[in-house]
Amino acid sequence: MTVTIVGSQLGDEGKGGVVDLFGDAVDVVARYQGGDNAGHTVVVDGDEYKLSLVPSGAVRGKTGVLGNGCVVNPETLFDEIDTLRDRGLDPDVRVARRAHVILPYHRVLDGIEEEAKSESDQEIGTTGRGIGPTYEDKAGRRGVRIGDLLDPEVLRERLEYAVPQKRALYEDVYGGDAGEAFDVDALFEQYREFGERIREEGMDVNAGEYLADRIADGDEVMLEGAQGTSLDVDHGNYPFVTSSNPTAGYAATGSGLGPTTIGQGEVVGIVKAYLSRVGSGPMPTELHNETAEYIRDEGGEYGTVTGRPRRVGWLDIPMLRHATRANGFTGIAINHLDVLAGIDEISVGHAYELDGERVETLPATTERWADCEPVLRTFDGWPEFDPADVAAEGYDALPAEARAYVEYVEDELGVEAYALGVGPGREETVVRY
Ligand code: 2SA
Ligand code: MG
Repeated sequence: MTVTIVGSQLGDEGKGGVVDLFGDAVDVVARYQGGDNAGHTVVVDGDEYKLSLVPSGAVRGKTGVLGNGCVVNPETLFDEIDTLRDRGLDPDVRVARRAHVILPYHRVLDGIEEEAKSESDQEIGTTGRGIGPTYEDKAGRRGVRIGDLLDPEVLRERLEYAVPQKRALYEDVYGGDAGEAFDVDALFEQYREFGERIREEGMDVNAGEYLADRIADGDEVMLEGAQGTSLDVDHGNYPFVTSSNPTAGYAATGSGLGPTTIGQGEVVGIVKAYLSRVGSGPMPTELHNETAEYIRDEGGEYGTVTGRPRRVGWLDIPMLRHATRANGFTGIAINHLDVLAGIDEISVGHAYELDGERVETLPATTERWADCEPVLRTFDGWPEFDPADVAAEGYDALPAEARAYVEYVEDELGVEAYALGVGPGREETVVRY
């Protein structure tokens, strides 16, 4: 069986903690999209692990798989594995031969595109990891895949086709020498070595086949989405999105398991009790006051990958209705309820007003979404509580005001909250079902 974990908002909903908690019951944790733009923080016995590529389950002795839908920067991959080894862990990480490789020029091109867009204030605020340019090359059929790193002849052929185009682009923008990031020979040597290490460590797999075999052997597989539904290139607020599909449908495409297999399991939407956003784009419930400062500080709302302060706002229910439908959530987890504790009155964007009409879900274009005024609903705030006590005693130990908030969200979305995050540690979770 599988369980799929998907961000229901704009990323950073605390997926890592949920994956870590429910990951105990599984044998394999696989990612199906994105690359080293996915910051997850895992806390184990007070030790904090910050990862941006390796699936968080690898911290707990599970097999971590990077599926064919991922884009893989081998440098990050080995840095993270080596760091975990230095800290005494022995991570078992597999990578799909069909996954695409992020090359140094993709990162440079990410910067060039952002710079060009910023001249007309249209920059996305990417993580600068080369994610977009790598997916572009995948769709453009000029990408380099993990499997190519294992075959020097193919690797050279691919680089000889792709690199001169990129180099010309660079020189067109900046003039001068594009350097090693655009040099076929230098790239060939470096990436062939990465390929050798992947082979030596036995990391490369045919992901779909590998996962299906593990399931046939009775193992449980968790599919871990990165980013969130409103950052999905199809279902998010285009163009302020990432270049992949975090939504649950892609858990099939990006892992090589069929949708019927995924559909037999749970699809759990991760909801943060408020909203945060680390890049550009509209955010109808955004706050610009002391409450925002308070939430940012209490919630440590700074990007895991880039350290950027995150924008903060009230929970956006139309966004969650959209996510519930697009992903077919079978349940949700609501995180960071502790962060809102101590605020007198808590609001949520219950619906929008758009051209004098009431709207319950997200308009399909970002420009229309930016025109939406939130219709707020207010809730009594709840007092500070001890996360360890609440987690130990269960749901009823949560302040009544917080329970009312949780039940409102459940009612609006028509799904149960399986788990509630009441503190940063994985033990600080109320598990209900
Ligand atoms: P990209 O780099 O091409 O994927 O950026 C495109 C948009 O997607 C957003 N994005 C993210 N938003 C939230 N969290 C993400 N991961 C890191 C984290 C971010 C960080 O977990 O904190 O450390 O800054 C993530 N990855 C991509 C990005 O902000 C752009 O809006
Ligand atoms: Mg994150």
